[in-house]
Amino acid sequence: MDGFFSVFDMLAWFPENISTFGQELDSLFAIIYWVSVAIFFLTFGVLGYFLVKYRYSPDRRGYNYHGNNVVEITWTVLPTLLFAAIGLYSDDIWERTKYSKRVPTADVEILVLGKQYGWVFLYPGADGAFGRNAHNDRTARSLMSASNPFGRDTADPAGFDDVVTENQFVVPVNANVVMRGSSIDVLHSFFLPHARVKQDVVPGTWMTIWYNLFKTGKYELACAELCGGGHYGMRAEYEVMSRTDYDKWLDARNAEVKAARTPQPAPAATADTAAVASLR
Ligand SMILES: [Cu+2]
Repeated sequence: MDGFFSVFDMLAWFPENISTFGQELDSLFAIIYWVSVAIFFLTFGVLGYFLVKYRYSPDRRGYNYHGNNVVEITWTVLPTLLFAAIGLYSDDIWERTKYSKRVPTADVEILVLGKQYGWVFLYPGADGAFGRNAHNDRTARSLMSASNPFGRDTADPAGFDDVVTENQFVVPVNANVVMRGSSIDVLHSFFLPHARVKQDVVPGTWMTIWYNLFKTGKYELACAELCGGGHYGMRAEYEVMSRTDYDKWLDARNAEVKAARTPQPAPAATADTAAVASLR
């Protein structure tokens, strides 16, 4: 945007959009932004005009004023119409991005938890299914702790291969990613600026978050809720990968989980014990 208004065009400060619904949200944001700019100048223009017009003059006397129905009806009806129009206009995009019944079929499902101060993620392992945890079984909430934030039931074989990552996550490109988010302490807000995703996560309940990203690369994850002294540290990076790279990444995590569960073989004889044995 050129000319006079370019000074006010803070919309250019947005990070690049990588989400399928980002363009629509940006347009909605732009409409609300320019309406606000117009109302700002209108209001302060009128204020400035009256300040000058009715400035002190020794010849003028003040008078009492007891309301004006025309003015009061106008300033009630106009904002009502404006907000109703914005509400109707934005209803569809709001439903598609936020209503749980409009969430598309998940290509990838991930759990996310905010905590003071960081993010933890849970992926279903190689079997594609989560084991019993605090999301799919309310009774497993009692298992939630600092060392087991998702309340995973370690006795459930379906969960043996589930993958936990901390302060990093990976999603495939061009896929419907459905996340269920919660918190283990206070309110946090799961914010992916490039994906145009921002959702509060609330202790004791699970919020559905979904998006579909069309560009690979590394992007920023942040907490957008002032959640305590270490809030600034809840910043991390996530990566959008091709499906092949994503599968490779998940296979590698699965291998790590499997290796950690496999009992370690007894340590092999060292040179010293071998030497002692040879003396016998
Ligand atoms: Cu936070």
